[in-house]
Formats: sequence, structure tokens, C-alpha cells
Amino acid sequence: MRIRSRRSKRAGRTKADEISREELQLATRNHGMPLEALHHDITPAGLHYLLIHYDIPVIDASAWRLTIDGLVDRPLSVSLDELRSHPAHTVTVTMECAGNGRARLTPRPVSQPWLLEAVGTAEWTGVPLRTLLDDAGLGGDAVEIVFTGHDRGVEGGVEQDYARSLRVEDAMGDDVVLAYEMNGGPLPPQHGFPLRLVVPGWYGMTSVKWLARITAVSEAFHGYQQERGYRFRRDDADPGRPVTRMAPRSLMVPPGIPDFMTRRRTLPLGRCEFVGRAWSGWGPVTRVEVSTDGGQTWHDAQVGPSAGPAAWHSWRYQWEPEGPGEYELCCRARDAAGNQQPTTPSWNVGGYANNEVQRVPVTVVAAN
Ligand SMILES: Nc1nc2c(c(=O)[nH]1)N[C@H]1C(S)=C(S)[C@@H](COP(=O)(O)O)O[C@H]1N2
Ligand SMILES: [Mo]
Repeated sequence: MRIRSRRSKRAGRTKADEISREELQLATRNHGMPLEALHHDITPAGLHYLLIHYDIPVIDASAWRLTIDGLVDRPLSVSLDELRSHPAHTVTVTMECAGNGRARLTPRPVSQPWLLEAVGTAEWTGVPLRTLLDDAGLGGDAVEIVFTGHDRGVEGGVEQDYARSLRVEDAMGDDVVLAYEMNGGPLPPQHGFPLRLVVPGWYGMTSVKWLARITAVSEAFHGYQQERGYRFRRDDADPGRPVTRMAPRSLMVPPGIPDFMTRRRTLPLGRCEFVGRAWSGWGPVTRVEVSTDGGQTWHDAQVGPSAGPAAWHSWRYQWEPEGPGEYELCCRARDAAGNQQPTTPSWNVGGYANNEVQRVPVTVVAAN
């Protein structure tokens, strides 16, 4: 049974499962990437999605320093100029929020209400994390590296600095970067100025922005974003499993033209081409399939190259509708590890990693 609030009874149309004003407040701060931006190999910075738990810190770059401490032989305090004096390393990375797809779940977990747009691909330039950990002399007893941001807030009743950890073996990868540039320009304030972590292949929460401190520790980190947030939990009592790498996903540029209010698509009859992107944090994308009948039959799309091992692949598919009418377009990706997108979602408390196939209803009309 649908539960209606008092207000909705009066209005006669809002239901308890609709987006609340608080969620709207989050959604307007944290915008998605409009799906037509899938046309770009590299997402222009202003079109890349954003996810900011608390406030965007205002940081004076000339006074800012990064602290590297904990289980290291030589604790460091490094300026931005010192970071820039190291050889620069650029990685092209598709980043996706672990909550992407959350608002498509029933019941809908209440948080940032992403549908499908919490993704983007950027060129991140900076210093490999390993370079700095080597400079500091990482101790042999270090098990994890904790990354702490300058942003502070309250979440789940706990006041905290945003902080996440990585196991040492995950932190030492060649392409794990401390980035001071995005797409060849300075890091914008909303993306972590002056320095952020970028961890290719992992959901976005791993890539800590506005870095203040990097600390090597001898046991698993118990911070809120590690132990409470970002875990697959069946219910509130379930300690859950950690959310790590990105599940495979394919998205298409919605074809045709949208209706302003409903965004329902209209497409003229005749030959057309669907284009999109597909990625996975578990290995290269090996297959993308398209359906034009709501997922009953699937056809292989042509998968193109990617700009790097951690960047999305382009794909294309040619279609000629049989005639005017209603169609439901879908696409799905498979990766080298054998993971494939499901046609129905699996639910968890936080609403993480819902990679059920995209569905785009279109009306095909006779060309005039
Ligand atoms: N310090 C800090 N780092 C953070 C966050 C944050 O709120 N604070 N959000 C994380 C989450 S959940 C995501 S999905 C990515 C988003 O990165 P973007 O806004 O640059 O796209 O940043 C991650 N790093
Ligand atoms: Mo996220």
C-alpha cells in the first residue's frame, strides 16, 4: 500500500516515495552530467558530475600544505610548489558516484537522489601517490593509508572530517594520483582545490578532495565513511560489505528531441545511430548490447577504444525502426571479468551500485 502524507492528500498528487525538499536541496548542490555530454571523450569540467557531502572549503593555496604522517620514517609537510616540482603524471579516469542509480530503487533510499547521471571522465594531472609515500619512507607495518579532507560536517549524527582509507596495495598503483589539475586547468574549487586523490576504477567516494592529511596506519580505518557509509547492507543491523570498484554500466545519449517537462523523447522515422559510453572498474568493457524492445531481444553494438585503461569506451549502434510507435531503448555492458548489468536492480540500505540497465522510452513519428 502507498502511504500518503497529509500534505499529499491535500495536493492529491505527491506520494511518499517522491523526492523530498531535503533531497532536492542535495540534488541542486550536486549536479549530474547531462547525458548528451556522453558525446565528449573528456567531460568538460563544468559538465562533470559533483558530489560534495558538506561545504566546499575555501582554501588559500599559498598557505596550504599537505601533511604526510603516521607510520612513515620522515613525516612531510609539502607545499603546492613542492608537489609541482615532481614529474607530472596524467591519468584519464571515468569516475562514478556509488549512489548512481539510487533514485531508481524501490523503496528509494533517502540520500542524494541520482538517476543515471553521476558520472564523468576527466584528465587528472598531479603526482603519483607512491612518489610521496616513497619520499616519506612508508613503514613496513603500514596496512592502510587514510586520506582526510578539509571539509567537515555531521552525518548519521557523527561530526567528522570527510575521510576514507585505502589498503597499501591499492594505494601504491601506478595511476593513483594526487591531482592539482583537471582537464589541463587548475582544479576547480568544487572538484577539490588545491589537491585531491584520484583512484582509477573505484567509485568516487575513494577519491578524497581538498586533501589536508595522508596518514599511514597499522590497522583498518574505522571512520564513518568506511564503516557506516559506503557498505552494501541488507538492513540497519547488517555490518555489510565495503563498496569498492565500479560495476559495469553503459549509458546512451538519449536520441531525438526531448519534451521540456517530461523529457520524453521523439524520434523521426528512418535510419538513426545510437551512441554512448560504457565502463567498469573490474576490467575492460568487452561487450555492449542494445535493445529496442524493452530488453526482450539484444543486439551487439560496436565498441570503440578508450582513452586509457580507466576511461570509458565509446560505442555505437545503427537502427531503423519498423514504423511509427512507442519503443523502449535499453543498453547494457559486460566486462572482462564477466560482470554484466542486470535488468532488475538489487536493493541495499545505502542504494549503492545500482547498475540495472538504462531504459529510454521514445516515440517514433512519421517524418514530415
Ligand atoms: N573531501 C571530500 N572528498 C570527496 C567527497 C566529499 O564530500 N568530501 N565526495 C566523494 C564522493 S561521494 C564522490 S562521488 C566524489 C565526487 O567527485 P567530483 O565531485 O569531483 O565528481 O568525490 C569524493 N571525494
Ligand atoms: Mo559519491
